[in-house]
Amino acid sequence: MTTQKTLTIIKPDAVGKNALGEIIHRFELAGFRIVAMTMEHLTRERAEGFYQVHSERPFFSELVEFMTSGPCVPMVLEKENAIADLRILIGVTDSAQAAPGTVRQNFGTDIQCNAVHASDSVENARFEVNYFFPDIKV
Ligand code: FUP
Repeated sequence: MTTQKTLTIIKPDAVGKNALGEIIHRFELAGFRIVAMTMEHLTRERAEGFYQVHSERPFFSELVEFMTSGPCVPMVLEKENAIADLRILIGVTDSAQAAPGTVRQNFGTDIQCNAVHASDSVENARFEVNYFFPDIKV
């Protein structure tokens, strides 16, 4: 297996619940190394740009509204098989459906307020890491 980098965002709901440290600890316990991290209160333009792939979806404006509702914490995580392993650790998109013990089940509420984002492919990880950390090579 090869070492991969992936992009995660600890979303405004989780930051607002004071769960930032606990979620970062989960990542570290699962063997992810933190390569980069920042805190940013996204503007509408920044949130729209990140989620441009969803721009035609009916939930897009609500998603942008949520992602701009408070500060979030984008991070680059690295380990072997990081992209797939992080998706397993966080659980499915809808927090209400996520498996027990996953980050989304423990810290999110529903399909919108789901605590964290994680890249879902090598191609998207490249775009997403570059979106927040242009100096980091994926
Ligand atoms: P995921 O890859 O699990 O983050 O999920 P998607 O790429 O399908 O969706 C991106 C984000 O859009 C989700 F994190 C939450 C939001 N979303 C909604 O708000 N409503 C929906 O019906 C689907 C997704």
